[in-house]
Amino acid sequence: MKKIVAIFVAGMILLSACGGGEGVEANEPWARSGLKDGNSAVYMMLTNFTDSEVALIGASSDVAAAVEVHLSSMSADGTMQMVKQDSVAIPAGEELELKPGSYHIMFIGLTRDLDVGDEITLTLHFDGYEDVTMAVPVMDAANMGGSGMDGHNMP
Ligand SMILES: [Cu+2]
Repeated sequence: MKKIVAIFVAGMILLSACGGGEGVEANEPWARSGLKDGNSAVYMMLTNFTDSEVALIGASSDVAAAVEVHLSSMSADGTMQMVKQDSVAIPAGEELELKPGSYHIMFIGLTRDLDVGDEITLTLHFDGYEDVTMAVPVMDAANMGGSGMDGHNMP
């Protein structure tokens, strides 16, 4: 499995070397549906096609009072916890996967309902690269393999 992933990444880098794809790409973003005043999260695959390290240092959106970069992990007593990340480095040519149970963009205090089928705007802030703004579709987490421990309240 590891080998297949490595080949895929190498292929992507080759493509970018042939023109286009330079920069930092965000692929397949999706936001967890949620209710006003609640919390939600955004997931995606980030790929750093530049030839230097880029660090994700924050995000912003008008759909939440606060937007933070979080890392979920299992604590020693078996409960999931989330820790705010001030900076997540993406080495040159590598990927960072934001997914349930791992790194995610956290929406704290939604200013509106996020209904399945909605599209929201999210801007990522990087150290070493310009902002990346994208449209993010709202999905039902149960259909994205994202239910369970991440839950609606504590993504
Ligand atoms: Cu979180």
